[in-house]
Amino acid sequence: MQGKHFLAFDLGASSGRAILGTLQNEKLELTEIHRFENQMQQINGHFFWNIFSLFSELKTGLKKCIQEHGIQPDSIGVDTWGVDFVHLNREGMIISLPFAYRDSRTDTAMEDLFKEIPAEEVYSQTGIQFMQFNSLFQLFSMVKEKSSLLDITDKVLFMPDALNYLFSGKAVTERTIASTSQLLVPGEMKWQHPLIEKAGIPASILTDLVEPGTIIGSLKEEIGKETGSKAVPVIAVAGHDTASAIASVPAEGDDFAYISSGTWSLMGIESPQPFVSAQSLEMNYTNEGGVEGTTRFLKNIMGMWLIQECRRAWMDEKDYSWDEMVQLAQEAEPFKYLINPDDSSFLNPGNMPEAIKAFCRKTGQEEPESHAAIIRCVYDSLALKYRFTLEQLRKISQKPISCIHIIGGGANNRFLNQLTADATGMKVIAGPAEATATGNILVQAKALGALASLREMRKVVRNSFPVEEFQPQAQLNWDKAYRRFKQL
Ligand code: LFR
Repeated sequence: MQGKHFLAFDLGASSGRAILGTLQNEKLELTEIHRFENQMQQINGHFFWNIFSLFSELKTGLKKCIQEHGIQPDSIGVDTWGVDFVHLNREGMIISLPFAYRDSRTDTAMEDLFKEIPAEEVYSQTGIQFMQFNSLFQLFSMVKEKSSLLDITDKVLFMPDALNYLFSGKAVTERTIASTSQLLVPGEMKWQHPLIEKAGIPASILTDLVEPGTIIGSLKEEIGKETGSKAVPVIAVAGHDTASAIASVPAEGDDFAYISSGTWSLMGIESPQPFVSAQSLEMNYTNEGGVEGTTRFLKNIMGMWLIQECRRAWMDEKDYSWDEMVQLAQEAEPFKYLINPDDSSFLNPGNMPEAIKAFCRKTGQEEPESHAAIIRCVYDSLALKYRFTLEQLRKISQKPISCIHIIGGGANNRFLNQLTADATGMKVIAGPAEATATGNILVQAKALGALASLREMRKVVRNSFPVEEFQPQAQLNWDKAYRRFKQL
């Protein structure tokens, strides 16, 4: 049988890729066609994404697939990070660069909104973890400042929806990416209208919701001419990168927790229904939408961002590879310094090593001086945060959890995988590293009828990619470190 070809565009906060997936005999093969950098652009004191250059890179990816690899994909699909959106005017033109979620415009938006709508009410209506950058707060900050941009906005589209729109001309909102906005009814494909109205956000700027796996249109003729592609289906995959990643957890049953490990670590469980309670509010957990109507009950943990930003800060002094950074951590003394990775001072501090030192000072610790000590502090603290999160997940969900699947680029970090197993006392199963692109591709395959269900998608993942297991080892005193961690 001739394989089917699906082209995934997978955009992250630091890079984007076009990945070709070839599905044949229940096995998937991936080929990286194109890779490019992505970075927030600081302009006039604000941070933005350059959607136009990103779109141009995606077209380059499609062109290369056809012209250099000689493969016409059967469909295309886009996934990106969550919450950010573009503005369209009445003529359907993109009228501003989209703000990046780490921009400071929402620094006080949560307190401001809670003065008008109590936090409990917002949570019970959305079931989403409070983070100042959620689309709800981004839009509310524009309402508050009487933004003229909002005045001339006819529609907003989240990043993957906006790119789908540029490819196909169809403006719709895919459910998983919409769920990151904090504007949906938990567990349902429905905008939370009472909240939207109360926050003063014009409901008319929101477009119709579609399920992941919907064929929303076909590639525009002009893009066909530019790239040499046929008018293939443009598929709304699970547009939220984390939802795509979780769709490719290589599990057979459902008694697992996952950590989707990249710029963020998204740690949680998959559930048939949302958990929205006083307890989940207190612990600040999210209920985002997954593939096939599942709920991704999870916690955003600051993740590799801490490491990426240290690397960037040290760049002039030394251009470390990721492996070199792990090496340094391995040689450093364990548990000497601990941080809470999710402290708000780490969201976008400009100079991450300085922010880490300041946190240590503030919490009565000495300052980590060497690069090695700082990196070790981040890894130890992440592993301890995973333990803490696992305990909370168990408490809220009452669900049996027998292992932790680590997926995404961070699954290649064998050192952190082992620390995670040690800190949590659980078996860790690492891989696939290309989880996001894989989930994107498999949802396309399902949309075109090549696969029947999420279960089948996961079987393909198991057939296609090796995983590595890490068993907990009790060499260090994690309990003692954990007690200190919880005091922070
Ligand atoms: C990961 C991610 C997270 C989301 C964060 C911001 O890439 O999509 O799931 O909370 O980025 O959008």
